Amino acid sequence: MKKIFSTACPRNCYSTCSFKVHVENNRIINIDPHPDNKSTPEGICLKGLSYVERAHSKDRILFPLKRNLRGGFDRVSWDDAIQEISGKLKEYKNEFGPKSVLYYAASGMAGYVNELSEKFWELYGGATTMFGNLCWPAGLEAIHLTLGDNKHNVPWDIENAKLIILWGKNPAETNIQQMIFIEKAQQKGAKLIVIDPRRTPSSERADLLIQPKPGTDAALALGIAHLLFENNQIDKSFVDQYVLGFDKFVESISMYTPEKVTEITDVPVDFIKELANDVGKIKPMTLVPGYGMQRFANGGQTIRSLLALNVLTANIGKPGACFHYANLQSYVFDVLKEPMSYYPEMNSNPKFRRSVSMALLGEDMLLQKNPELKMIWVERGNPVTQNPDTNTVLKAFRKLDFRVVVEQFLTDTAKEADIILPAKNMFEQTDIIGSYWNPYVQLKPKVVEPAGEVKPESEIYYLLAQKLGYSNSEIEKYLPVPGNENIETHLKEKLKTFPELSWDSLKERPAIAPGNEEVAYSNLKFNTPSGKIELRSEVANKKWGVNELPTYEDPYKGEKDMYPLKLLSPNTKNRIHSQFGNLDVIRQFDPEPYAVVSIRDANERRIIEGDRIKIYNDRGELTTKAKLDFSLKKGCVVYYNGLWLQEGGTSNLLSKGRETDMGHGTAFHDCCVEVERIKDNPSQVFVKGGINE
Ligand SMILES: Nc1nc2c(c(=O)[nH]1)N[C@H]1C(S)=C(S)[C@@H](COP(=O)(O)OP(=O)(O)OC[C@H]3O[C@@H](n4cnc5c(=O)[nH]c(N)nc54)[C@H](O)[C@@H]3O)O[C@H]1N2
Ligand SMILES: Nc1nc2c(c(=O)[nH]1)N[C@H]1C(S)=C(S)[C@@H](COP(=O)(O)OP(=O)(O)OC[C@H]3O[C@@H](n4cnc5c(=O)[nH]c(N)nc54)[C@H](O)[C@@H]3O)O[C@H]1N2
Ligand SMILES: [Mo]
Repeated sequence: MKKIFSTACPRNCYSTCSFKVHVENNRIINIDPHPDNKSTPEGICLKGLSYVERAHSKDRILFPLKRNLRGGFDRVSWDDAIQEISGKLKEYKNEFGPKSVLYYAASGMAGYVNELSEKFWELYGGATTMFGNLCWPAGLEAIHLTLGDNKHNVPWDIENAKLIILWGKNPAETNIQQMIFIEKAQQKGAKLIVIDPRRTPSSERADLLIQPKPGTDAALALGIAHLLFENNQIDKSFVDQYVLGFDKFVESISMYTPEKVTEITDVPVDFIKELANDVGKIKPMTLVPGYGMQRFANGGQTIRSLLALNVLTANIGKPGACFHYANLQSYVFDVLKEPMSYYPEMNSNPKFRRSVSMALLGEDMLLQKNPELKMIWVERGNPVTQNPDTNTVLKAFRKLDFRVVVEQFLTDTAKEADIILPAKNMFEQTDIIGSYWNPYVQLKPKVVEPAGEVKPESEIYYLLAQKLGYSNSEIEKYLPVPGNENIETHLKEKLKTFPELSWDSLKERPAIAPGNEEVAYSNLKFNTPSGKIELRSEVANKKWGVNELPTYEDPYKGEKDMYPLKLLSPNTKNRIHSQFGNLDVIRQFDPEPYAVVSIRDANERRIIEGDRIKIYNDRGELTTKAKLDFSLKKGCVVYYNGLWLQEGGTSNLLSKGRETDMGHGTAFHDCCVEVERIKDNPSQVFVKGGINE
């Protein structure tokens, strides 16, 4: 019998689409749009549609697996797997203490229930955990310092903007639903500007594409701020009433003349002036900064510099006027609500006092002493592919005694495991999820029985705890009793705090989060130490050691002379990080990895379309196919995020483990490389020209 459920996509993606899933004979058979989500009314992307394949993929891991002596894996029973893992857990705890075990979880599956995993480790007596984040915390912290919160106007409000700047964001691939509202604004006459070293599908829709050198955006923003001041385009009455530090800020940016900014960013003076003129004159403006740009060593200061443009022109707290970075208002009971949870100093639980930086995973793992790390447990993440400096991560993994990975597929990380436990998918356990872009709280119900012998993490942990000798009543202080009904009871209990959110209604459709502000900051109250918008932030200096004012720092300092090209590793439309690329439906469109090289850099290196090339630096190398591009900025090379070692290499073979200037983010993107042709191609035709000439 066919049944239709309302659900939502739990991938780490802005859109967090609602959709309707059709189920028949315990299989996902169809996926339809869900019109009740105003942010995602037209339906889900190709990746979402591919759940029909992914849920039942022939490559899915369906049973516990144990490494054999030949380097492959054999099926084992749950009893044997639990027996072996609990034996190791006992041994390490007795001999070295619980902190000899590293608990690593990342962003593979969103939802509150996943956070229960940490409870097991609390029961175990603690563990070494992770702090920081691979994704967005430099920007979160920058905005928190300036405005006191992380929220933005509802997605459909972009329709009200007259000027939209996509600054280092490519929503046509990474937030496709946002393009609906951008297009509506354009139909009403809005101007669209894209600032990106690449010509992207988003920039195909733009009136103006500006291509700065990577990592120099703060200088561009400060240059525009300088021109706004020179041209008398600052909203003085707004600034006087609501802003702290204006005079000092203006003083500090006097050196950012258009000529100086051109020298730093390689953006022509005329473009800088046009940009400043638009920002000064066209209102309301919505500035949409991406996350890629803040994964530089100067990422936090860059976001503060961009945000200053909204502040100076009073584009805050009004329809169509917004700094559209992240909206955490729908995380009603996620830890995400409080970005501070990324900070080790905020973790008050002594059991987790020892933690390792996400950005420095490999290096930090190797450094741990008293006790040294003996074991890692990985779930919802693929650190071998996704964390920086893959070779060091691999070294650290291989130095351990014992590795457990909970996974759906045989990823690069799973391949390193001693035991792989089969992971649930989004249709196999009920959960509640928020979104960092749309304002909805959503129920993601269990709609099928788990495939094969799959068990959700919460059940795996329950079994482990029993085997470790804890009594059921002890365990149940931390974990729900196995069974999806118990998860639902637990969630219903949590929801009681929010009378606006009814379970029955959530089963049908998403609900706007209680208290959500359609127009963020419309009351012009700011939760900062001064109660004002802090252009100048003492906390920024005290907490992170950066300048109190937004500044530009060269993120490549010390590295740029050795390798001449800058590696960009942006996201691509048919993957979410390292997920989806292994599915047949996706492979039809993306059959093989390649790197994009600008025509002039290719000519200088005698590389032609289709050549095998090597991309390398001191940290590693990978080989791939070259695709030449007229529109890519000279000096940049692109190798997409999320490709696997098994497919030829991840960009993180080349990236460096380094934290961002604030927020304990990961500065993957200050990454310099060289590219070289590795195979002669008989039909050499060199293409001259390109727009960078
Ligand atoms: N399809 C798809 N969608 C996704 C994801 C995915 O993997 N796939 N991941 C989700 C997640 S977790 C995230 S964090 C977001 C990220 O999505 P976005 O915020 O869009 O970030 P990126 O793709 O990392 O980078 C966006 C653009 O910034 C440009 N860029 C790189 N360096 C610079 C620079 O120095 N200056 C400027 N101005 N531009 C620069 C890149 O060329 C790229 O086009 O996407 C989410 N959505
Ligand atoms: N070079 C470079 N590296 C990057 C980036 C970049 O731009 N450039 N972007 C960074 C960013 S923004 C992010 S957010 C990270 C993302 O990096 P990760 O958080 O590691 O995310 P994914 O690659 O999506 O891997 C998640 C894994 O979780 C598994 N999974 C899915 N659901 C479940 C589940 O319910 N249980 C378990 N146990 N497993 C599950 C999936 O199969 C997948 O293998 O990557 C970062 N890495
Ligand atoms: Mo991310």
